[in-house]
Amino acid sequence: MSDASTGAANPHLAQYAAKGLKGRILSGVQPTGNLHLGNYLGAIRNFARLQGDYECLYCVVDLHAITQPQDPKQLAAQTREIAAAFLAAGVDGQKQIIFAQSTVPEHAQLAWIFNCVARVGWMNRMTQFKEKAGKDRENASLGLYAYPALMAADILIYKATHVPVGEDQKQHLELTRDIAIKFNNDFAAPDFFPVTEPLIFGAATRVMSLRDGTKKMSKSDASDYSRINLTDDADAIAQKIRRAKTDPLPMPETPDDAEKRPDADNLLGIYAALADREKDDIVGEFAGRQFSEFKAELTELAVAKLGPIGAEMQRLMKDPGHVDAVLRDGAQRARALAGPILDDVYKTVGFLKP
Ligand code: AQP
Repeated sequence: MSDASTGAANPHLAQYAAKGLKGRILSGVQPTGNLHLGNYLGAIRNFARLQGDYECLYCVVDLHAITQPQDPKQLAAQTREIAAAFLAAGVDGQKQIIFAQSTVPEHAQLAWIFNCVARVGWMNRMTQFKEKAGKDRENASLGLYAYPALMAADILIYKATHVPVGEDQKQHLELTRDIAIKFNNDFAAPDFFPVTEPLIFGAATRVMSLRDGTKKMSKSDASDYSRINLTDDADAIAQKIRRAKTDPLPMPETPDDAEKRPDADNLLGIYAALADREKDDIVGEFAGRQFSEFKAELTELAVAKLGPIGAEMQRLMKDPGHVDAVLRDGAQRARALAGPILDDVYKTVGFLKP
């Protein structure tokens, strides 16, 4: 998908603009620690870029986080850290809505209804569950299995029209669309829920591990050298890029050559995304040069782009009162949107008014 933040001519908004509506965005990030460059380039940076065109709700998805064990003492700090990252990346907490998922109970209420709409067969196809549950499937939490139904509720409780995410969430977004369509059909309520569109764009929709270019960069990787954390300082960024895995050849000569070399391809994609340029251009610029020269330039670029965000996150994390106030205000505004939609859902399903 090409760039989705192109102002009035935004093709993703044409059908809504024709009805006099503004598109509405919902997206979330789990407070599971080690927020990294993949989360930033795949999602959070786009959150800020989309706020001119859409009404945006950005959510710290703490209910999703506890689908795997979390230390209760750290969860609150990690929740504030994600909110700080949204703000540091440029999301306007007054114009847009930033909140913690658990503080808007309508998400969980709609999720139960979606548990009854979604089919077990659909859930069985979800690759994220298979990856996260691993071999010990019997021991995975029921919440991890039902995760995509809660994600559908996160989105549809606001009737969000668009969801900016990284490539890895595409399958869950497709499930959200299936749930919306099935609900609308089952309850003879055509168009009740919109069929939400994913917004997956930029040169790094799937950032890979710095230690293995075939594996996604991830918060839960045991090696801190596999990822650049948003709070890493310049020295840590430099060290991680210097140690990033490459192959013994010089830099790829062509985009086709790059594609066959996952470690090099990943670093080129990161460079392109940070520089806001096309990957093919970057391949051309560094073709045949030594990795050491490329890595030095990538370090300079990464420090210039990520340094100010990390510093602002650190500053905000020292001011939890401010972050909490943003989250509280966001939760109030989110509930004002979610409440009437949940009332309509309850009526549609046949629940009595309380
Ligand atoms: N490597 C990635 N490249 C691009 N986008 C990514 N995202 C995650 N990893 C990458 C996007 O970041 C957003 C928030 O992700 P999440 O917090 O919901 O968790 P996740 O997808 O499970 O991310 P992690 O960091 O990889 O955690 P673990 O280690 O738990 O699996 C989403 O939009 C996601 O697409």
